[in-house]
Amino acid sequence: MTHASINDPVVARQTPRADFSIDQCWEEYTEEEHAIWDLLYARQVELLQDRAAPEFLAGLERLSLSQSGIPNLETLNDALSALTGWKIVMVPHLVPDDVFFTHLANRRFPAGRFIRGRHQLDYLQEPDVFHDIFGHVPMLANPVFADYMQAYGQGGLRALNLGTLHNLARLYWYTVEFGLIETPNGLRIYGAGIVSSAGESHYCLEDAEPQRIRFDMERIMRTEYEIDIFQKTYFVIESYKQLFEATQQDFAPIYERLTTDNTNYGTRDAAPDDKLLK
Ligand code: HBI
Ligand code: FE
Repeated sequence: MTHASINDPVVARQTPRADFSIDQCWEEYTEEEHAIWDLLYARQVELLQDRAAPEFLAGLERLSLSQSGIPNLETLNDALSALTGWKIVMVPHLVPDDVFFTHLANRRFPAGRFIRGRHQLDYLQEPDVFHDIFGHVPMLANPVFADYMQAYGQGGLRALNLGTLHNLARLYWYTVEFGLIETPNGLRIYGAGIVSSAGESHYCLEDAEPQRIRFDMERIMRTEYEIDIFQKTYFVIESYKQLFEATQQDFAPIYERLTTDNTNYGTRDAAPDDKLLK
């Protein structure tokens, strides 16, 4: 797979370490790369004021991400680790699942170094530094969500040995990437894949097309997803505590049911017990 990041000369010249980490070399980002970050940031933060979850917006502030330019990991990691013990490690591109889960299980979030070009502001296949740091990192400043992400990493390492990784990847997809949460002011976005996308930040809350289903772990694990379209199904949590507690249960009975009854749902399918919202 040719990685978009290979167009980033600072990535191309480095040999990743055993844990796939590389150096950010923040001083080598160009004016144009910082300008693309500022353009994406200004557009998203404006759009998200009344669409993103309060915890996401609070994370942006507490991590001073409103400052201009691509964040310097040295500064950002000092702030983030002081809040929840998480750190960001720079990686050249998507890393193997076991490497990914090992990082999460140790409170390290792998982030791409490269940033998308002006020609692909709205969508790119591979996570760039804007998707990873603007999209994922603010929620890591929230203690309960930070605990969920670490528990997810630990669960991922177990799933690798059980052959149930694809079920767990769905959980990541429908929460960490495309999750919605109920608030007294209505549904709000906490998923990184949505907050880093202008189009989907509108669509997920306002469009009549997608179905919005109350969080149900087993239902999520049975639900396929498509990576290059707006989602047709969103799952809605009541709280981050609900999400974290869902990881604290014994997964064995769920995995057992997933193998004895291998019912799967497509992204547009309805299931008998779905609790739909608006
Ligand atoms: N690697 N750098 C990086 N970022 C990801 O989000 C990522 C990954 N490797 C694997 C992976 N995600 C997926 O397998 C997870 O969705 C489970
Ligand atoms: Fe992501």
